[in-house]
Amino acid sequence: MKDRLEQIREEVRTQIEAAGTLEKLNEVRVSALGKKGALTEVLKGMKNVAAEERPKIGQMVNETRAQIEAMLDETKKRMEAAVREARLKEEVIDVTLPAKKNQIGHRHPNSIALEEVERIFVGMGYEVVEGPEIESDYYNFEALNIPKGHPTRDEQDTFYINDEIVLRTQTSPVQVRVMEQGKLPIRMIAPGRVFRSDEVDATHSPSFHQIEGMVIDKHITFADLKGTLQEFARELFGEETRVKFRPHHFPFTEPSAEVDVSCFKCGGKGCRFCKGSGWIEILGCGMVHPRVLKMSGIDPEEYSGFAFGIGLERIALLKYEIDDMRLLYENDIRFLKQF
Ligand code: 2U9
Repeated sequence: MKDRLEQIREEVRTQIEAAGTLEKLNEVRVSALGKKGALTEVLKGMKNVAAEERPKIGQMVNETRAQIEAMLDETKKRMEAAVREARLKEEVIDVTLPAKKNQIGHRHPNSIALEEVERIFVGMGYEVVEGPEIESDYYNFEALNIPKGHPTRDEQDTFYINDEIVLRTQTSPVQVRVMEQGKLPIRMIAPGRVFRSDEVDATHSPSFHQIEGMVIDKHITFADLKGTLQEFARELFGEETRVKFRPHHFPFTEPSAEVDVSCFKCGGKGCRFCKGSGWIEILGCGMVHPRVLKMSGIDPEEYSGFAFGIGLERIALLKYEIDDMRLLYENDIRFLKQF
């Protein structure tokens, strides 16, 4: 029996030495120590051994088992160390290689245009104020001299939440809220998203952005409005830019005007960009209507002011020569990458 056990141990030793990989080594472990292994066979044969011999043989089997386990463990440790060593050699980090370039996003043309407009007005001492996108009928219409039944309500194709609540059609409610606070003078711009139930096409979208501005103080005149917007146009489109004020009508301003700038592509001679006219319309403006001042608690005898409204997308399309507004909303990375 002792010889048989020694023979088994030596056979396993040979198998261990021949096993080149951890997987093979595990196979050796199973065949030597497992249920169908050589040692188990020996234990099974114990029933033929005389009772008094059994403890001795049992002990010998256990010793052999322990020897085999020790050989297996030792070899396993050695193999694992070799594998780790090989991996470390392979995975050397070359610190002199150039670093991977970080993928960074691009600012949206709307954001670039907004920041530019904000920079210009903040430079003139204006405050940037935001307000809610869901508004009451009062702030969106009534307080702006657009009573129920006024034709402007139909023109603006309003999204109604219910009879009294709308998605704002302009950012003007923000100015109304600031006027109500009663802190004068006011010099502010109100940028933000507005909503009109328009069909989508190259120049329309049911949701777009405006930047409205307003100044209220003693002795503010139309000359202040003209000077301010002329300066704005020159900063945005270049020193050579000329501005033209055309009479217009808005319910919330009187008098009102639309403002054109000389075409920054052809300098006013007329080109494809300005459709041959030499002029490009960029905004609407006017002197705040005395009734609008009064409704928000400002005495029109003492104070006057001007206001203006700019379509942000229109500025972005013009400045970056984009010919379809829909491109601004698709967020195609190949498009956005260009700005
Ligand atoms: C108050 C008083 C007056 C804001 C103004 C415009 C003229 C204007 C358009 C520009 C392009 C809207 O996005 S657009 O279609 N806006 O022409 N907006 S004056 O006047 C105000 C606002 C608030 C209390």
